[in-house]
Amino acid sequence: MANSPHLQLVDSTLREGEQHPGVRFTTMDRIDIALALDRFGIDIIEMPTPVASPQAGADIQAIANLSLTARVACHTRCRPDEINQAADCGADIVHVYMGSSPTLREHGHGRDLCRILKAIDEAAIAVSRTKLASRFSCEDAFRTPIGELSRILLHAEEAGFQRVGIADTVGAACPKQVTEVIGFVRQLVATEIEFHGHNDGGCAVANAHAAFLAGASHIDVTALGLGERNGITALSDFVARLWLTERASVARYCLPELIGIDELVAERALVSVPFSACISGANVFTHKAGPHIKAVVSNPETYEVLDPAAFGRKRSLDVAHRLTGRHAISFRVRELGVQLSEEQIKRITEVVKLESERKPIGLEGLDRIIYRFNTEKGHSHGNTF
Ligand code: HCA
Ligand code: CU
Repeated sequence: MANSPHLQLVDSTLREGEQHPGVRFTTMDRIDIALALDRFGIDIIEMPTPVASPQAGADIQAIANLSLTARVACHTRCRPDEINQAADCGADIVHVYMGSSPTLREHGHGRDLCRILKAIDEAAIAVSRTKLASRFSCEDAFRTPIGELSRILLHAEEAGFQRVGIADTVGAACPKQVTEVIGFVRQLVATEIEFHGHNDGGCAVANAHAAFLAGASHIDVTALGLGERNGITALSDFVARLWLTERASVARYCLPELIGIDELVAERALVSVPFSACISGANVFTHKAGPHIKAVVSNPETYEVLDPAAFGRKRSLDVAHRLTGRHAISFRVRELGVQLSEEQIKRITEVVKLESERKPIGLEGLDRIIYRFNTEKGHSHGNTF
């Protein structure tokens, strides 16, 4: 943390997020999502290029007119005409990008290194004629030889871009590689550094974390990790990661807003919140196995590293199933305000395990069993099951 920069979260739900198949945000969706992100305290909201579709320009203007605390960026190709349109839409920042890897040079935009540098010069001149703040990012940076990547990024800095971006477009990088590349670029340029990481190899959050620790101040995220293919670094997962080890970097954000953002985006994108989402997953603060419940009831820190209260969530215990234990049952008995002996609780546990071996009994089923034992309490031989 000592060497980590001041974190700036760049949310690209409205740009990268809509690149996820099946996602199409209406103007109202875009506004609602931007407002929710702003309540959280996001630093930059990234919008698509104004030429993405006929509605894009008007929607960028609509977001810019909301006068949010967050700054509004437009993602554009490395072309003066798109940069000018971004300025006309009222964006604060332009996020210019261009493929740098040999494969994208050959099969993507088709320009060699010299022409990439020329395009950067032309884009920088266009930016300088506007009031836009600017960033230049190398698409597919991690499959670009480091010498060529350095040359392009240095050139972008010298041309006047205020921030340089390094994108793991295909999600192939690992944290070690990210640490090395970002660390190298950190020594090379004086500008701020941004990292954008896809999740194809399952490392999007770990890579974003490594990038931050290695000196990238700006980290790209989307709600739920929505994006091309299986997406990029998920906002709430990344915040959970930082809360664990670099808590000061996320202290200024309104963390309880994260669940609302994830639920809103899931609803509008017609997807569900993944069960594995660190903060918003349905069961992330629910404990189930008997030994876990026993320990959590005694001290939640035994099996919880994230404090549910910090994110506006509540802990819950799943007690009515065949993996349950005496402590879990006795917890439920106390919750119901029922007085039973140790022996009765032991027997209830056996009954619950047996019955739920056949079929799920649910909390109602468990409560019925507990009440049955409770009513037989007065009887001399209360073991008539
Ligand atoms: C894409 C572009 C991008 C851009 C990232 C950036 C990527 O391929 O759709 O602007 O830094 O992943 O390279 O999302
Ligand atoms: Cu991307």
